[in-house]
Formats: sequence, structure tokens, C-alpha cells
Amino acid sequence: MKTFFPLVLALILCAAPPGLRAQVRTDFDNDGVSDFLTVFSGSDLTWKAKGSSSGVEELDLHFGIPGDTPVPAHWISGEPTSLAYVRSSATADNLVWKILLGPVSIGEVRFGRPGDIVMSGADFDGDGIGDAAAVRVKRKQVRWEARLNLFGDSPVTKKFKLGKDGDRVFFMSPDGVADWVGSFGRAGKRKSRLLLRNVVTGAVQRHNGFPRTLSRGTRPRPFPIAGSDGIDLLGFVTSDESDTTLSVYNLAGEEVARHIFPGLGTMIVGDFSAATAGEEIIFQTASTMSRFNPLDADATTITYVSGQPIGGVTVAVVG
Ligand SMILES: [Ca+2]
Ligand SMILES: [Ca+2]
Repeated sequence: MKTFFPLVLALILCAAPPGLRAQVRTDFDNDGVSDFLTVFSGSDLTWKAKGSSSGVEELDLHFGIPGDTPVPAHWISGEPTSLAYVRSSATADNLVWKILLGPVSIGEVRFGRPGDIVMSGADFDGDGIGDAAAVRVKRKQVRWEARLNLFGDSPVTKKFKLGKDGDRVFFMSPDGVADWVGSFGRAGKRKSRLLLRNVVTGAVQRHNGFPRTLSRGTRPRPFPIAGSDGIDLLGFVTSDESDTTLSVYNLAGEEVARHIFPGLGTMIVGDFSAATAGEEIIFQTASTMSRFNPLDADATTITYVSGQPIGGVTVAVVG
């Protein structure tokens, strides 16, 4: 079976439609399926991952301290997913990104400023290597700084404006080729709108069809969920006292799936099942864990794993 498996995997990859995003964001055993990554905060940060093929612990590493923001991604060409975190520097006016390059080798990059919203898990130029963004609001404008191949040998920085104060920023792929940065907010009194910008070409898309409720109230931040064609859907999470609701929209502003998870907890996204098309959601409460595929619209209870789940997409304020 050992020799058979890579062949099957190769066939699946070849059969994928052109342009399908090949980047599986947290894959340590390199089988093309996301592994379940958790961190434990103690005297330091302990990272653990269970391999999707082997089911055994692929890693158990101490890296970073509580308060660091985990940003694992496919940062290095030819390597599986690398562990990394962002830390606000007390002495300098910038953020420090650290990556674990080997058992004792740590790389460091300075990018963004304390208080920025930082993003990882994106691939803005579509080369399969992780890119990063840092976002801040100044004079009511949303100012973006993107760093292509952040931990690579020749990173490229792009600066631009997109969106306005009050928007929720994130990234997603509208074309299945590359991730575009997004700014989601109000459009007049009746609608919500999504602005997308291709970081490399500067092309901008405007999608006006979203219902107004999505940019009112708690204004949930959208997050990307890859569909079967590699084009991302938008996930929105809201909660009341007892339940957590995931609503999934396409770019036309149509709700394509909705699921109510009993309880409150943490949701992450990844390609956690090869059996269902596109990416899945994993939802963890204090005592239960389930997996949900928006296209399949079926939720499955899965074996509980403790620790804080870390998805392959991070959008978080650091500082
Ligand atoms: Ca895997
Ligand atoms: Ca890239």
C-alpha cells in the first residue's frame, strides 16, 4: 500500500482543474490533507499536530511564548508547513515574525507595526509560497502593506489603499489562482459590499449583492473557505448565548449554506477531508468537536482533541 498511495495522490492532483489552489495550509505529513494543529499555552507555547494520514503525532515542539500569534503557513519553498508566530516588539515600532526552520534554527523578519491587523495563510502571487499582509486605518482609509514570500530570499512589498474605516478586512481567492485582499462593509442603507484587490496586478473587483445584516451589528469578519473549484466562499460566524452559527456566501451575495453548531467555541478552516470537495470547517467547544463541509452540508462529530486549534488562515490584531 505504501507505494500505491503516492500514485493515487498524484492522480488526484493531476485531475484537479487548472488553477485550483494547491496550497494546503497546515500539512506536516505532506499528504495534501490538512493536519490538526493545536497550541497549548503554559510557560511557553507547545505546538502539536496529528498527521492526517498517520493519525500519529507529527510534531510536539516548544516555540514562542503565550501571547504570540501563531501564523503557520507554507512559508518555505520545497518544505511542508512551517511553524511561525508574530510578536509585538516592546522596544521597536514593528512586529517580529519568527519561523522555525529546523530543530534549533529560527528565522526572523520584521513586518508591520504594533496594532496592525496581520494576515497569514494567503498566497497573493499564486506561487504556492505564503505571503503576509499588515493593515491599519489612517485618516479613515484602510492602508495595506503586503509582503510577498515573507520568509523567502527576495520578498517584495506592495503598499496600497482599499476600503474605508469600519470595513472588515480579510483575504480570499475569487479566481482559484491567487488570494486577493478584501474589505467588506456597508453599501448605502440596504446592502453590504465586498471590495477585492489583486495584490500583484492591482485589479479591483466590487461585489454589491450582500445583505445589509452582514455589515451591521457585530459585523462578523468574513473568512475564506475554498469551494470545489478553488474559488473561495465567504464564511461568517455569529453566536448567541448558547449556539454558534456559520453562514456561507458566494460572491454573488447568495447564502449557499448555513449551519448552527450547538455551543460556543473555536472555528477553523482547512482541507480536513479528502472525501468531500473543497475545504471543511472544524468547530471545537469545551467538550465536543465536529467537522462541516459547506457544499456537502453535513456535520460529522469527530474525536475530540484538546488545546487551542490553529487554522491555516490567520487574521488578527497584534500589538
Ligand atoms: Ca496532512
Ligand atoms: Ca506567494
